[in-house]
Amino acid sequence: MRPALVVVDVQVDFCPGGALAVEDADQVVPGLNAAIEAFARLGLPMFFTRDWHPPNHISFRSRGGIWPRHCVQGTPGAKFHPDLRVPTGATVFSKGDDPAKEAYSGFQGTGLEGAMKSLGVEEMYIGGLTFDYCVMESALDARRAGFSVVVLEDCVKAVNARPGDEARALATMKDAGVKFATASATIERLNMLY
Ligand code: VGL
Ligand code: ZN
Repeated sequence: MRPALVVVDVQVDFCPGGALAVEDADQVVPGLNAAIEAFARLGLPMFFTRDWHPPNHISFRSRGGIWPRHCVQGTPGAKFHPDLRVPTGATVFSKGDDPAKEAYSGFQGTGLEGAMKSLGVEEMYIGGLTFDYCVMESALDARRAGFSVVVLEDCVKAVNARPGDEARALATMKDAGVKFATASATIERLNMLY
């Protein structure tokens, strides 16, 4: 099965010190860098998503939403984590840019599905932030679109905005047929196959 890597929203605002900081979020970076290095070395496709909101986005508390202002287009908080090794020329998909619509999934209004299908991708490896929102919704959309999905389980962190979000997300994803593996097991497996 032709694999691709999808790295979700590894942005400054989701990391410690950021506007919507998730505990230990920066700990996903080394494992994702190892996966990025492996996919690049094996010539396998990879895609990056980013949360990319206008200053008046509907999800912000200022507009009655549940989130503090975060990942505002063009601000330092919207940049990728400085240690994330985004390859030059990598394809970046921005989402949540419509002020009136929440868009947790990297597939929502981005063209990611078409980009993956046009490369013959069948299997999506996914990691990043946040496990219980954007990673989950992207994984569920990928299953609906017919992809096999593997979450890099040591390369995700949950925000737990409501108690129990993480456990619910895990159960929902498992019900949808999403699989889980570590980055190192994944890299070993791909090294043998490609
Ligand atoms: C996300 C909360 C708000 C995410 C985005 O990337 O998971 N979470 N916006
Ligand atoms: Zn957001």
